[in-house]
Amino acid sequence: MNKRIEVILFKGWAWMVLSMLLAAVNAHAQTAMINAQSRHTTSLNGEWNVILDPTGIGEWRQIWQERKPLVKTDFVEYSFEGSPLLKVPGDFNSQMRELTYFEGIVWYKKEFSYAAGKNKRLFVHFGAVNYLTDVYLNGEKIGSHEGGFTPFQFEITQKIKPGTNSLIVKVDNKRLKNGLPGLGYDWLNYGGITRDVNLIETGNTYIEDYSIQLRKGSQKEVSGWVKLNGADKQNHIKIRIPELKFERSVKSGNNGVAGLQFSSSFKLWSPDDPKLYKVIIETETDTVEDEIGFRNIAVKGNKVMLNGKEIFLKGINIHEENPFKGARAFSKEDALLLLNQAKQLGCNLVRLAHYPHNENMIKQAERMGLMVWSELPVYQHIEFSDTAVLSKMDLMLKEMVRRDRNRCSVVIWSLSNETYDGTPNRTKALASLTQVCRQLDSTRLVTHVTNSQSYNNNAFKVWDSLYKYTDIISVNEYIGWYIPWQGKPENVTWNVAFPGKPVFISEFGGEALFGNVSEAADEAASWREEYQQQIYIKQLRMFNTIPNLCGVAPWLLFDYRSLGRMHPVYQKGYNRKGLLSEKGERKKAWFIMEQYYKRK
Ligand code: GCB
Repeated sequence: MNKRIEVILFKGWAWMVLSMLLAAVNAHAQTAMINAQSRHTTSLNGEWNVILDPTGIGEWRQIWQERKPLVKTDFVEYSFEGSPLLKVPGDFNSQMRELTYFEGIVWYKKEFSYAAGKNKRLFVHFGAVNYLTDVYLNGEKIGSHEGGFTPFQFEITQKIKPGTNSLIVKVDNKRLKNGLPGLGYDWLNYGGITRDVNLIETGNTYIEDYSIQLRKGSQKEVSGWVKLNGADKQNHIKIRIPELKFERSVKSGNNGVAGLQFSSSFKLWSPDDPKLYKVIIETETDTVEDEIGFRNIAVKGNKVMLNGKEIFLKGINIHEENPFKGARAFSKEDALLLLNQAKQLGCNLVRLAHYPHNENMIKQAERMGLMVWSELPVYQHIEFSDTAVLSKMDLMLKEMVRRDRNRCSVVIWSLSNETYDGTPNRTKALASLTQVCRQLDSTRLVTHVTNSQSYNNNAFKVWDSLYKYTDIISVNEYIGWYIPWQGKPENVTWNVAFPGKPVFISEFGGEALFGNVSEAADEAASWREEYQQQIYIKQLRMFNTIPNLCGVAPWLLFDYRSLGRMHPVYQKGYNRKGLLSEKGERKKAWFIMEQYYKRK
């Protein structure tokens, strides 16, 4: 080998090892303060310069140093100056043709200047970045984050300088065997800085987190707390709900936490009346405002109860994609586009699959009276025997629950989807995750979506060792699509290996290309609307045979992009199980489902 190349390779290798070691001791991001939108923010959204790094060599070149040629004979083989621009928030795949199918590294850069007030603290807050993130400020690494769908922050009070500051973010969305999700998934997992980036200025001691929700089992009593962060932990905190003429002062202890118990005659939040109250939390140095609803969700025997009354969950599955743009959804407009369709279908619940969606989605759903099912990206083939995976699950759970703890629309935490009963350490890991979830939040229902099943002689059997840990038994079944019918749908016998709990059909359906219609409806491979419609007609007949059925959710609202869906005529990179095409056209099955929800 040529000597020069050898030296370059050695240097590259040595640098990789060194940077891996450095990464190991690098700070992890802080779990973000909640309710970022109501803070004193300065947006860093907009156009960011980017360097595409498909081979990963940017690490070796130390892009964050932003080196410039020093002498006439010098040169540097990268530069943000003159580089392409990408919009933040937004995925990178949909913004540049050459990134359409890209799974790898993109370096982002934004310059800003900021004069922080006296006795103030400054944070850089990311709504979400998919998937691995390293953040550098003025050439210094300030930390990393793993996970594509939850917020995180870094404190930069001591790190910003007068004048121009340079923020560089390395984003890597390569699939990882021990990532969440792992190597395989059925959606386009858009990479990039997909949600808002803000500078947040707070007082020296600020309101980091709070929980203001009804106590489990109660329709009147709030059992909550407020948590401060900063030097002045023992402090007076005032909580006000003007509409109820409620005002209470509490004092935090030396851990910064103050308990909060009170009761009131709330008008309860429900899909028919999504009542929200303005809640103001104040200390001497900080104020946060929120819109909070009060409701009670519970399982009683084999029924799901909202505010003490049985409710049938009329659900729909939704991916976080703006179908018209073929891009990751993030804005209020995106949320309205998706949720308006769910409302028109007659839903009262949206299953936001298969990862925590952006806050606009949750807040908009809450205003529109849609209950939310929020899910972790613990999807299918997960390496449960890898201890790193277990800590990632734990952290993502904590970040998900913390962000949405005060959103009354969120009624279900779903901790996994279609993981396999026989996978080493799977049930133990998920059982313990369930326990942690209940410790973090005792008020909501917890489920795992399962698909351990058999179908013989029209007898459908489902089982899973996770059933005993969940409040609801959630079953994905694709009879009529992946599994052919074996008799009359109304004669299917259902055997649920753990009787007595509510059963929710979390996915069912089949594919059809909008506009591909004809009388014949008996060939799956025709991708005809009538075939999909037949699946729905039969599924609805079968639903009557399911013991303790508490709700259903078709898979899914819109056709969506998925790289594994390769049929050149009918799919073209789209999973076609939508009730709506990616252009919003209603397929025949839509009307079957709409009628069913009207009757329910
Ligand atoms: C499933 C998965 C969902 C898939 C769907 C399908 O069971 O949970 O993510 O996309 O099936 O279309 O096959």
